[in-house]
Amino acid sequence: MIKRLFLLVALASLVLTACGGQTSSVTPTQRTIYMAAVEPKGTTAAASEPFPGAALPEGGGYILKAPDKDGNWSIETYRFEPNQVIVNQGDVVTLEIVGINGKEHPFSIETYGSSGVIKRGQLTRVTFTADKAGVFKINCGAHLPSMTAELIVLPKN
Ligand SMILES: [Cu+2]
Repeated sequence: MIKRLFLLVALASLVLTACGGQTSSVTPTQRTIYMAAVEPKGTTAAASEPFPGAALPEGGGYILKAPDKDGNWSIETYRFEPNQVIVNQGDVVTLEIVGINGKEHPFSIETYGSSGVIKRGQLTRVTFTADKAGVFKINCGAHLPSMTAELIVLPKN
């Protein structure tokens, strides 16, 4: 009888372990993510690197400038840095975004509805509770498609 009970407990323990019986709940916390609106830029001389003729996607996110009077051409793009924000469901999240390049960036967070305008030299903060799990776009309306970040909310269970 005792031997049979021991086997049953051992079997139950094995099944729980195999099925991931431990719960992986993470305590929701308050988090601040520090971001920046930036504009990497590259310039070169057409004499050493021919100007690329192919057009880039429209939307303001890419700016390809033809050679100037000195024969220099440039390419630039607007970005969120970082462009992926990973939080746990239930976290109270503050995005604190500094404007480095570009006069302003009107942005919104898909599904969450939070929005704001990032201005050069200023901090813009949006705070929300990450109550919906999934992947959500953070878009700048002035610089698509490149100025897009992802809010990744990991599910509670
Ligand atoms: Cu922008």
